Amino acid sequence: MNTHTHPFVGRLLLPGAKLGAASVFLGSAASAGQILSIGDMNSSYNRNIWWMSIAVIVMAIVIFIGVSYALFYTVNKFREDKHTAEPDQFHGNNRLEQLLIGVPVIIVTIITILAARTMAIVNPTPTDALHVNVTGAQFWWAFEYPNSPLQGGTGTVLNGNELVIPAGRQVAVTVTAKDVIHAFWAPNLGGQRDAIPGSKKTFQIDTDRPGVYQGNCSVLCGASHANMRFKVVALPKAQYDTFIAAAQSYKAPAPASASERNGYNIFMQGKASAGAAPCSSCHRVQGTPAAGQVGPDMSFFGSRNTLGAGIWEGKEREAHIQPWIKHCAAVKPGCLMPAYPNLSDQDLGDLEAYILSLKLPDAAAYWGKVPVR
Ligand code: HEC
Ligand SMILES: [Cu+2]
Repeated sequence: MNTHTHPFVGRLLLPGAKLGAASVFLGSAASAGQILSIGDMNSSYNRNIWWMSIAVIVMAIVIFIGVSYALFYTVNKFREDKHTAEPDQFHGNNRLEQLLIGVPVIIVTIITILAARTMAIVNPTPTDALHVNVTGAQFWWAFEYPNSPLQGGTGTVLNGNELVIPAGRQVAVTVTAKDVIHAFWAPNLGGQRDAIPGSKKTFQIDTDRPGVYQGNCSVLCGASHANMRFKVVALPKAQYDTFIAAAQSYKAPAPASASERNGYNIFMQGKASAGAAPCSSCHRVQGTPAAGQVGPDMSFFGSRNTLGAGIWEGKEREAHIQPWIKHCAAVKPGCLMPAYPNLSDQDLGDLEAYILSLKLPDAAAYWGKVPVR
């Protein structure tokens, strides 16, 4: 596995999630400091763009030197000189004009050819690419693996807000949106595509280097646009194969305690006495009756590391699960999940216990196995 460093200037430090006055304590997202870089040379897309940029930059430098030289040369050569007669006066110079038209045409043609060539390299989908359908929605991401059907059931592998891919293989992402226009962008892995309702666009991302990469929605899409993030977890091939096989045969573990059982019941049936609609009408959990797809898939929520489309990670995440269920929009502006103000602390705790129990087998879990880049 070859690893390249970042030679490029196009780096941005990802700030911790910061919102305006509308929100409060989101400042300390664990992703603070993760580097977004379009100069990550581990992606073949970025490499192709980089080499094209080098060619264009070299041409620009040559042009700059040529033009500067011509400027100083003429200023010097034709400057006023008291000792000589007035220089010849003339206007119109066909040869010069032809050059001034011809040379830029040649330069622009070369740049066009380079750009077309690069597009022809990066755009076609390789036959052995992994296909993933990406759907943007206010304010989260659905990732679907259309060629990984569930074992003995209907549907395919889904995940919310965390995209797991194999390193060293092209991934063809087909991007669309549910509601408004979003844009899918994981800079370290390749280019950016608008996610437009009713339209499907396929392009490639890839990386040679296993790791956890940051992605963002990059078109203003509403109040929590800045909180519409995602993670791409690039695993070594063997680990990816383990993950996807386990995801295909996954059945959510049955509730293992009284607390998880109460959580399960509220998740599946709601709680009429608290005016709580069932979570299952919007969230799918593989191997249970929960089949909703209005919100992120929850099948192995316990194996994920983020909450709220990448706002909180790790410990921060766990601290926010109950506030989230109780009143989502209070912790994530514009959040479209209904509030559950009348659930007791006990019920919230039980729901948390249940959804955290939804885990892949350890061998197939993908967090903590590759470094955060
Ligand atoms: C009407 C549909 C709907 C119902 C009912 C619903 N949710 Fe949600 N849920 C959503 C949507 C939409 C999101 C994504 C919101 C966002 O990130 O902006 C979401 C997100 C979540 C998340 C965060 C997932 C992640 O990975 O970031 C959790 C956890 C969650 N819901 C739990 C629950 C629980 C527990 C219940 C039942 C008490 C429930 N939801 C009921 C629609 C719903
Ligand atoms: Cu968006």
